[in-house]
Amino acid sequence: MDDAATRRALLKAGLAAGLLGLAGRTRAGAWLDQGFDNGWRELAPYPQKMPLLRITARPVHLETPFSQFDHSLITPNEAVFVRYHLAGHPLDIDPAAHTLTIDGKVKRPLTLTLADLQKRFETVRQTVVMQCAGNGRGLSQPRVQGAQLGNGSMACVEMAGARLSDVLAAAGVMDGARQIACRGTDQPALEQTPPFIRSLDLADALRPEPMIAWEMNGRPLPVLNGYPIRLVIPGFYAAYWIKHLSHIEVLDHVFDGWFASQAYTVPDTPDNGVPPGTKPDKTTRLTRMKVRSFITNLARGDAVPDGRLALRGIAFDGGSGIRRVDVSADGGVSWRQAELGPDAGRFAFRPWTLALDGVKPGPLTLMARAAANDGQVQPLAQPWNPGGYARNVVERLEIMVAETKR
Ligand SMILES: Nc1nc2c(c(=O)[nH]1)N[C@H]1C(S)=C(S)[C@@H](COP(=O)(O)O)O[C@H]1N2
Ligand SMILES: [Mo]
Repeated sequence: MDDAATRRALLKAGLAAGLLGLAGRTRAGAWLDQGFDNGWRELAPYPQKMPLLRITARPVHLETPFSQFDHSLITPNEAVFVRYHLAGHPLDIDPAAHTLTIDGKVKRPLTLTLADLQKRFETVRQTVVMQCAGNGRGLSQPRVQGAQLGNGSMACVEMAGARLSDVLAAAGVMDGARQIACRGTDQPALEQTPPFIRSLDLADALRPEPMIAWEMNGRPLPVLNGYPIRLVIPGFYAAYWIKHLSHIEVLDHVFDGWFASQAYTVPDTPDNGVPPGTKPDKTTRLTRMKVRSFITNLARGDAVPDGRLALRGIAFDGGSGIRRVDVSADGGVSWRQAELGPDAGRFAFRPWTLALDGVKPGPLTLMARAAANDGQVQPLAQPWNPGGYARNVVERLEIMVAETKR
């Protein structure tokens, strides 16, 4: 992007934030603490975004300030996090010129524009959680390498688009096909960097929920979130949700490119953990998200009055849906069941509330623990893995209860 275009884009971002009244909540230039050592990050302005926590500048990785998850169940487009692996990502995209090619082991290779997708296939809508597998990595103990993320690399959005299975059916997948390999138009800045190609088993691609989306929360995808089209694999970590989707190759073998076989893998052990500091003998690819929950209306170090303490939060999993959430205010000794709020679907954030009474002055540790319909429960200790992936431990939120004179 040239300077004038950059200025225009920044101006647009500023306007969008102002119009939405978001500017007062997060100010560009302010700093926020992610909750670990060296975890202070600046709120930076980017096109079509409210000021977000800048984790890395190149490739760009922006996180949502955690308080956003308390403002609304649906994360507004301006607030949705941004993650790229390659520095050469597009900023100026002509939707009429962008095409998606489906080839490989298909009977009828296709090249489709956004307009073709919209015209030829039924439009479906789903409310889905999009979460980076590295969400919360910065909280790993001992620390691990990689982008130091707090828990703001997640969002709950309504996506609209075509079913991936419908598009694959139009291309006519041949017998013996095993996987699809998908990529977007972003490019490595260095020749040695492998392209960001991610593969998916055909059986997962042909499920009814994966989609090729062009709309997020009723508007075109923001450029940084994959404009004009992206893959959406509900329930799976967002590493599969290819942005600026341009090529789907149907394969009769298992793809082994670097970003498919090396990145986003975890130890192939029952809890995907290994003793801290060690390397696993065997790894497995992450697919479905593990169950998680968060308290959203309080932040670490907050001071609250004694007496009644109302808690609000969210929970989600990889698509079985949330069965229950329990809360402890005594470091995990006793638990009380929270009340689940409206259900926006098994792939969405599930809100919950709980009021604690008789809360006494002094330090207080709050914990929320979710159980999913498939039987998964959040662990009380985080199994360690070298990539810091798939964190889903019961988080501990330390606050201070102050005595209030009545
Ligand atoms: N083209 C492309 N798509 C991509 C990536 C990428 O680097 N390039 N990163 C993936 C990862 S790891 C994540 S977490 C999500 C982030 O989506 P977002 O930037 O819209 O938040 O995009 C996925 N899709
Ligand atoms: Mo990611």
